[in-house]
Formats: sequence, C-alpha cells, structure tokens
Amino acid sequence: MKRSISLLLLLAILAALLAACGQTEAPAETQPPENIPDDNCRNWYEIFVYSFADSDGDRIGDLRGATEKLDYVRDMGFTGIWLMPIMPSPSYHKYDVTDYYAIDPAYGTLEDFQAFLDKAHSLGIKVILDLVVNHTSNQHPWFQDAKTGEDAQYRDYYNFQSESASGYQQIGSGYYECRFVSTMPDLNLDSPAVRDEIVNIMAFWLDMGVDGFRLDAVTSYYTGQNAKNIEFLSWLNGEAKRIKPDCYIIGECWSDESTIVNYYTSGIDSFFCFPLSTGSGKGALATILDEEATGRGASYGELTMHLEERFGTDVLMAPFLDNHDTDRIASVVGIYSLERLKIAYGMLAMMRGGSYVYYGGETGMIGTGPDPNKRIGMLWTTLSETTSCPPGTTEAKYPLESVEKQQADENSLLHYVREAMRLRNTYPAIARGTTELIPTQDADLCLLRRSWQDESIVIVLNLSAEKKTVAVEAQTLLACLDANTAHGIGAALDGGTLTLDPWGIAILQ
Ligand SMILES: [Ca+2]
Repeated sequence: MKRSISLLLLLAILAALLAACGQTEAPAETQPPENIPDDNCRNWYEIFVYSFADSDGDRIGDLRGATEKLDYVRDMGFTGIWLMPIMPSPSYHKYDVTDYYAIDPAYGTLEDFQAFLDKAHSLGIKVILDLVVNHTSNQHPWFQDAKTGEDAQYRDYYNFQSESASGYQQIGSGYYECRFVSTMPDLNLDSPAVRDEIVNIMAFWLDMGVDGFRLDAVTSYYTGQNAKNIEFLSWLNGEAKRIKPDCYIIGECWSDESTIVNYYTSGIDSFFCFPLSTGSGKGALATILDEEATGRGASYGELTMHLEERFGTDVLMAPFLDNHDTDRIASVVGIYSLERLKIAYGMLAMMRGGSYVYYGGETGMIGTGPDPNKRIGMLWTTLSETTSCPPGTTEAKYPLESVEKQQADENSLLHYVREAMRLRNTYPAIARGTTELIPTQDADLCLLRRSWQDESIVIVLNLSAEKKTVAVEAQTLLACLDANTAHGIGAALDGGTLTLDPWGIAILQ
C-alpha cells in the first residue's frame, strides 16, 4: 500500500481552508489524535520569563505575558513548562533569591502566577519551577543577618570559617562559602533549620499547584562530594514526594555520564542528559551532524542503545540540545543548513524520556559567548515588539524569521518542531518504550523498534542528504517528519519498501 504524507497534509490544509470559509463542516480527523498518558514523561519547554513575552510595555517579560502565550506553547505540542527562577532577586537571571515565597515584582504577583498555573493546567501542561537552594542572594535577609557576627540568628544558615580557602570570600574577620560568585553565598545544607526552610518552600509551591522542581546546581550542594550530594537529594526527594507523591523533580547534574548515572540512585526522577547537549562541548547529537561525519544513522543507533544500556529502562531520561547556560544549538549546527538543524530536533524527538526544548529553539534563535547572549528576547513578530536584551548582552541577532512568519511557512523550523512534538504526543511509545535496534546495511540509516504496553512502532531515520529506500517489516506508514516539504512526498511505503527523503524520519507500524 502506498500513502503520501504530504498529500494528506495538503488535504488537511484544503479542508481547513474550506471550513474557515464556512463552506463546510470541519472534516473528520485527518490526523490521529494525541494520546498523552498522564505521567511526567513530557515534552518540556524551558522558559526564561524575562525574555519571553511582555504584557505591560516595560519590555521585560512577565507572567501575564507568558500566560498569553500558553496557547502557543500547547499548540507547539509542549506538555510541560520549566520556568527559570521567578522569585525576587537583584539579578536579571534570578538565580540568587532574596525571598523564596514570592514572585519578583518585575514578573508580577502570586495572583499572576496562580493564573498562569491554572491556565497551563487547563491546557494539560504541567509546570515546574527552578528551585535554587545551593545558595541565596547576599541580599537575602538570612545572609544580611548572618554576616553581622558569630551570634547572629541565621549564622548557621551559611558556611563561615576563620581560614581563607578556595570558594570562600572574606567578610569581617572570617570567610563565607560562595562557590559561584561573592553575591551568592552557599547555604549550609547540614543545618536542620535550612532543611526545614527547604521543606516549607517546596510545600508552599506544591500546595499552590506547582507540579515539581528543577534543582539548580546539584553538584555544588557539597562541592566535590558526590556521595553527600546524592544523600541530600535523596532526602529532598523524599520530602517532596511526601508533600505531593506524583511531583516531578529534575536535577542539574552538569557532569559526565557516569556521574549522572550515579546521581539517579538518589531517587530523583530525572537528570538532564548533558552529554547529548551543547553543554558538553559540541554534544553527542550535534557531533553526529558534523559536516564531515559519516555513518550518522549507525552512530545514532549506537548512541540510543548505549544510553538505554547505561541508564537502564526504569529511569526517566531527560534528553536536550541546549539550555540557558549553553551555546544554542542553531549556533552550533548552523542556521544555513536548515535541514540539518531540523534533524537535530528530529533526533531529539525520537529519544526516550522527557525531552527539553529551550524557548526560541523552535525558531532557530542563536546565542553563544556571554550568558546574556543565550537569553535574548523571543522574536514573536518584530524587533520593536521584542523584550529588552538582558544586561551584558554583546550580540543579539535573529538570522531566522519571527514566530509569526514561521507559523505561516509550512517548511519552517517551527512547523517541523511542532510536528516532532505532535508525534511524541500521538505515539507514546516513542518517549516511553524500550528499544530494539533493527540491523541495516546502510550506515546512513537508523532503524529502531520501540515498544511500550500494547504499542510497537518502527522509527526510521535517514541521517543523510540522499533519498533512501529500505526494506522494513511494517504494514503502515503512520507519519513522516519531512525536513523539506518543498520537494514533495517525504516518505512512502510500498510493499514493505520504505522510500525516505533526505534527512527524513518515518514512523511505521
Ligand atoms: Ca513587563
């Protein structure tokens, strides 16, 4: 049997146009419905509120602005949101908190946040908050008190000592621990009072309806002491689950594979898979896409099987391409090869686990160098409508079109990412299943069987610039991620032979 995905798409667009003209009823579904299990294996979207969407004209993003964009987020197929810190802080990035029980005034109020949360939940989107408990701001009232002397009420909240040491800063006649910068004093996580505070903070937000947390800098809790960090994480996880059993916690263990595997023993649901991302040099996914690379399909297959063996099938993986601390993937892969950039998202979308996409990635925003460059405003329409650049930005360029323009172009990166996320929502086995590598002679191709519950699908990736044909044991072509819709049919299945366009991905059954 033969089936053309592009033709289906064309019919769907035609039907939608007719419906819009009021000439006919909306047609019966032309695409399979989303089939999203109510779990924490989601298509997460990382939002930096400061640079996302401004509602009041001060050109700083805020929660009301983000709330207005929730329909967009859901339309893109994202089913979870990680909000970078929203609590009061003297810095633009807010990774140094002065009050754990409030919203930074630049972002709005607790009521605004509740409205954001309620709308997100009404759209089936879970929301996790960045929880920064390795350190506070030096402006936090705890530290303001603690630094006054040895008898201060909050002295025990921080790590003071009389000798100078690496990672310590002098204050008065002593020194306090501050592993990142002097404005971010490290909390004393051995203090029972600090631990009580952390439980109260988690309870405050979880009781409000928050679905979990992203834990900042977990390897710095007890710097250089992984065993103590894991012990602390195990305690924190237990406390969080006691408050809300189904809450989801993901940790930032910016480290190598063995270390990340080890951190999973804490019971924390997920740790970002840094080796895949641009947080580890080029990262495993971008490396496969190198200009000179060969056998990319075989490499992707090996990577997939290696991760599954190394991490096991019981843990919730967290694959991602980039985040607010790393080079943006479009800067690494290059925006002048749009098909290559698309397939980076296609490769991500075909991975097991809860995937993470950094805001603006879907439009190919670039960013390297100083951190603020990686955190500039989302280009919704025009530059004049975009939020102000974060302080310290040295480059703010938008080589690709705005969200608005990409929405109108079915061959855009945005459309591709949207379709990739839709596939993950439609076929839960993609993110949840176990994998069997199907042997093939062609090293440009990767054939995987993914099985979960009653669902078993075959995923075929063509990681080359050539059109390919390959025999597959499948009866139905379910979907195709077409990296270039301009040249017609992306994939076709004819009597067990799959034809797949350059950089194409097919899902079959
Ligand atoms: Ca604003």
